Amino acid sequence: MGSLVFLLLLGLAGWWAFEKSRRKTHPVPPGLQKDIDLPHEQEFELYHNALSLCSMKSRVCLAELGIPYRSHPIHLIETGAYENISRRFLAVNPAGTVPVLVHGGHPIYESHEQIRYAAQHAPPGSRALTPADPASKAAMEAWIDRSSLTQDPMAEGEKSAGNAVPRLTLPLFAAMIEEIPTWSILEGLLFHWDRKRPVMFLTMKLRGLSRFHQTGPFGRMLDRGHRLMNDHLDALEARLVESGGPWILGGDFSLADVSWLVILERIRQVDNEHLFLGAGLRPACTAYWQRLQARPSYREAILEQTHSTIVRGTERLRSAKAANPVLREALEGAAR
Ligand SMILES: N[C@@H](CCC(=O)N[C@@H](CS)C(=O)NCC(=O)O)C(=O)O
Repeated sequence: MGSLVFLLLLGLAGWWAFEKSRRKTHPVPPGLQKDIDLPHEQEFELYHNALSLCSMKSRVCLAELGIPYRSHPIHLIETGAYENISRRFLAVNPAGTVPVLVHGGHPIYESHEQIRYAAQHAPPGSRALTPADPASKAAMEAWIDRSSLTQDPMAEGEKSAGNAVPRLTLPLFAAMIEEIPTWSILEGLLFHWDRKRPVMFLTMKLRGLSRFHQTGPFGRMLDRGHRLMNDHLDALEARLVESGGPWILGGDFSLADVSWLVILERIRQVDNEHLFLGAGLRPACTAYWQRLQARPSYREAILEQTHSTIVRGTERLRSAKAANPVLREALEGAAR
């Protein structure tokens, strides 16, 4: 009996080591990879996830430019499974992250590179999302950077609002993960390159939405996310007043607005709009957010491409806070 168990364990360890070697990830260079050829059916194809901030940004950009594309939705654990570390997806992006834009079979890595690339390669007649004059272009680049999610968001929160987003999203993650089976998260423990992520989701799953913030660093991370976002939105408010609106550069809608649309959308998804906007708070940002939501690209790339797990997660988060004022204070206190 003992030797049978030993053989079984040996077999499992062998399978794990073999499978792990086939799912090795490594960093990829940003931008167009001309030397990689991927199977494709359409000129543009996009591998993306409904919740991912960077995926939303690339989708909004393609919608604004009117670029048709073949859509490849890829699950991250929060929407259902670790599809981003499947062998099939790692062949598309060995870094295991979404989004990936593919043009003529060549991948473009990093969402801020994807939107710049798409703006340069849009069909004739598309809206110009990049200004011609160098000063406006430099301002646009600075505002794209100030919204981007960088490689190390936890260490670079002051740098950009995108880096504050993972902290801000913690309560939504906790709400969404309630729907995801534990065995799906275990796949991440076995194969994800960053074990901290599946450990975080497993902890949230075990503690539940009402108690996750009392565990380890989660409460502090969330508070810091709120403080960082307050600072970034104050800067956006000042910029919109300075530019005179309606957009970040003034009269012309640009890639900077594409990049900030998704930050404001994440604030909505995590039920934080009332903390940062409205009721006299940041009037320029509030009006800007209303204008962004009125754009067809918002409906097409965000609302019509959402995932039911996100919608239910936001709803669950809202009702949990409404039913429990102590939880509301714990999840929102630092933002006030
Ligand atoms: N800087 C990259 C960030 C890409 C990234 O980190 N994507 C996240 C989703 S927003 C991801 O795929 N994470 C994989 C995971 O959570 O397992 C970009 O802008 O494209």
